[in-house]
Amino acid sequence: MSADPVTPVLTKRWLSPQSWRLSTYEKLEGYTAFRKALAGTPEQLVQLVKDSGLRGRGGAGFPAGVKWSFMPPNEDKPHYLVINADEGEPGTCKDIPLMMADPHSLIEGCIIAAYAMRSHHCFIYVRGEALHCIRRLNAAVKEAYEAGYLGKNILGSGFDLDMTIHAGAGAYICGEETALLDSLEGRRGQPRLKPPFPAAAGLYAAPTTVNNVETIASVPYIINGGADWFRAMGREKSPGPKIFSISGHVERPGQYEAPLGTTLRELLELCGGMKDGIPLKFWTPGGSSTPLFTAEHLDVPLDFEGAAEAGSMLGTTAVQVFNETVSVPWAVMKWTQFYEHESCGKCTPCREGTYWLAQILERMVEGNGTEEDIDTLLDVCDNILGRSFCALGDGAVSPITSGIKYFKAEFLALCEKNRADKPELVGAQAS
Ligand code: L3W
Ligand code: SF4
Repeated sequence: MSADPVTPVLTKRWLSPQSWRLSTYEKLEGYTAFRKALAGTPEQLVQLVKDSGLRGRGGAGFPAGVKWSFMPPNEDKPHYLVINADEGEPGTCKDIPLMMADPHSLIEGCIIAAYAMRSHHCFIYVRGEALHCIRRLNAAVKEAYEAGYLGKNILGSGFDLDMTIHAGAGAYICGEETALLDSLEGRRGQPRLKPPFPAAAGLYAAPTTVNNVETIASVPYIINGGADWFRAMGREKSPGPKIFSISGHVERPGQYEAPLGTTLRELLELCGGMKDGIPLKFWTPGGSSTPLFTAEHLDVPLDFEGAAEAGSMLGTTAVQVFNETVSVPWAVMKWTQFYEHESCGKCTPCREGTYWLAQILERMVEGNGTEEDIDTLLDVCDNILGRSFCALGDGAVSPITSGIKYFKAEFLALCEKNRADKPELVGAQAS
């Protein structure tokens, strides 16, 4: 790690009084970056973001500048910038706090990104349940229009940008970028076949870039600080600061900003350690769609490469921490019930598979499972992984396969108990 674990960049205004107001934002260096950005060319901005190494903060880590460069240089059709603010991954709580505490950093990032991609309309698609956040964003957008930062001929630059806040309707799948676009168009949100990627045919079949809130909110700092400053934080292939949302059995759950590559051991120091000193049993590095880690993984650098090399994914850096009192099969069942409920039903492996996985796990946890059920679970997972239409299917199997990998004895113990208590069940389930 090349920087101190605490680097308030994205969160530096969060504790200021009325941090969400335009006046506060302006007092604390706000709306300085976009003036510089608008004085340059779109190509220069795309190159700067490429040079910074900024990677998508929504889960996949795709290089932001590269994604921007996919937008066509001509303007035969309107170009759209869409912000994915449909934060729904279990355990993830960073985008909504960011928009609540510092909405203008997102709006300023949107102005810069839209200018870089020759877009004149930006949509922020917000999770429908977050009504408080939608209200706050609408108030901030109004302030920005009144100050001349949005609308026609922004500060005399000749650049026009309109911004629309759009409320989702509570479907997890609408966090998948193409389902989000369907939903924004007024249809039922279901993933589209890719390619074409949104840059070729996105919203209303026009060139579109979909970026996560935290990705775009990072952009003004890159403009002001420069690519080298940004790269000095984090790791070579995963530079920059990141907001980790830490929940579960820790003394002080919440959002903690630290450079990419920070370990759970270091994050635990920041959040006061394990609650009541009860030891760590398992945790997710980036939400429930990322394979579980255990106490053996305390020193894994939490960046895109580090998490992957250790057998998981960085995901949304939603660190959910569980102590020794929690049953792994129970936790895995709860996550699986979530995926079963949220499966959009478009493809068979996920629609049917998540249903069967939930059924099997429920009967195991209720005390009616058999050892064969563990093999059946793994077999169903094998038929979902890589065979589903979108990432939800792959994510749904992550807690199950990793849970069995590290805690098989716990699943077996449940079944062995059943074998002793209810011998008649064993034959019935196996047949
Ligand atoms: C043009 C190409 N564009 C890729 C673009 C693509 C997208 C981005 C990443 O999944 C992960 C998933 C969840 N030409 C391109 C291209 N792109 N190749 O790059 O694409 P991809 O397919 O790698 O990932 P994804 O479909 O965006 C996201 C994981 O995040 N996750 C879930 C998070 C949930 C939320 C939420 O609740 N809002 O963020 C958590 O781990 O499993 O692996 O823009 O178009 N050749
Ligand atoms: Fe829908 Fe699941 Fe298939 Fe994704 S994997 S398209 S959520 S059914």
